[in-house]
Amino acid sequence: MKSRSSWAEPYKIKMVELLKMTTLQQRKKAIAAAGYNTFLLKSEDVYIDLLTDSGTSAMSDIQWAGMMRGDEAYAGSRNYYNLEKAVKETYGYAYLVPTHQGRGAEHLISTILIKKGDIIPGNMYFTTTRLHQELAGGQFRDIIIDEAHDPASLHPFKGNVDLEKLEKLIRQHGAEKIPYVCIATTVNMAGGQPISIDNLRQVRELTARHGIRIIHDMTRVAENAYFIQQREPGYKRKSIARIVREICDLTDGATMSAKKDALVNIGGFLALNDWDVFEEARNLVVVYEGLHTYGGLAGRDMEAMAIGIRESIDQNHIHARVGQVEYLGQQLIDAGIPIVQPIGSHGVFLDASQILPHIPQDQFPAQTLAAHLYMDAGIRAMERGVVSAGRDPKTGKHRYPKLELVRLTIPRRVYTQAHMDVIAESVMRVYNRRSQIKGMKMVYEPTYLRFFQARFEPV
Ligand code: PM9
Repeated sequence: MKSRSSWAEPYKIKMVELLKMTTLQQRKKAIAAAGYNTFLLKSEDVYIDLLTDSGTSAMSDIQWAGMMRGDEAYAGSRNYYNLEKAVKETYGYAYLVPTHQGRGAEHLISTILIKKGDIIPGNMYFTTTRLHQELAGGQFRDIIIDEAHDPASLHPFKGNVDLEKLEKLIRQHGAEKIPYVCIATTVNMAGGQPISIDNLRQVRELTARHGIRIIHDMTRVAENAYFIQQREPGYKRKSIARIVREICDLTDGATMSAKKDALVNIGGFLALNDWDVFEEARNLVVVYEGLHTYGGLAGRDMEAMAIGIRESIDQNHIHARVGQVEYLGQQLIDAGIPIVQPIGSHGVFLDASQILPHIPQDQFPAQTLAAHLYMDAGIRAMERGVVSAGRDPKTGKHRYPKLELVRLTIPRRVYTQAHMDVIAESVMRVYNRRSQIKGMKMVYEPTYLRFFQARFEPV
């Protein structure tokens, strides 16, 4: 295990948010009232909130100071120009369209580039990304390497694209049916797994030959860059900033949920190199988000984002961020608990199908495990399995993903090492009584992104 000093936090705590401690009785009542869906719990009833790393990070004093410099003009806010500069200098993309969060950018790019019947290959699906592709008339195709679907595979770059899968799709459908390839850095649904520069370069060469764009889901690009620095030959001495830039330079545009890497509570953007696509996005953003110089955000939000982008590529920050996740993951590995390996960048993913093998997938093992984790110690996790995968729009049947996972997502700069210890202890307790845990049935299912609002009952 890595020694504590190797990832100690490069900050100190100036303000704290007090948490409510609950009893087992209270938690049982709360999770039943929430339909056994951790998304429906009241945050007040949660002790350690590992639902997501999205918008849950602690901003720095410099970001908070930036909030006070918000220019709340309707048009042409100075914070927009600061953000544009930060995006250009850090990521290299030429044109910026701010959006309220990542899915706002996904909506714009899907509407602009996808025609009915198009195919969008990607290195594993993401829930909102795929839904926007489908709503625009396209179909997602998974081109990630097979190892990504195997929680036990120790492949260092499980976010890599299987180039043969991509070539086959191009042969089958023709390049004109593929408006872009969607490349995520790091791959959320695979367990926070990175793509290598070498693989991305090969994807670039192949797509360039066929005139196909690469749209980069850069939500966690700095975390991906950290893994490249640690694992890819030739990158040890390169800075995170340089690797991030190298990744972005291999792509044509990007959607960003700034609520993750960029350390803000709200915000996102679409970034593009192609003037024509930018022109359309700038036209469309005013319909759905707001004027092109604020895209649904306050000036202060854009300022915090501009500062957060620069903080996100700091070596000490990223080392501590990923180091904390690895610290938790290693404790669970040492206790013999099946998790996705290698440990990902933004969370530890419990392998619910291994932990609860007696619960069939249509009784939602990951959803069940997340509910039991909450009951044990007030730790809120997120299901990333059959519920998140949703239904096939053609057949209406559940999609059964190979990965049936519970994500313990670590917010940035929020929890301490002692919290990580409490989480590990709770997971171990639940694991030790796993044979007594029974599955669930879904009693309410919303049409879109059902994992957010579905309700369950124990069988
Ligand atoms: N990710 C997460 O918890 C937020 C809610 S779950 C739908 O992991 C990627 C890779 C994401 C992501 C959100 C989005 C959408 C796009 N790509 O939530 O709309 O992880 O800002 O971003 C969540 P927004």
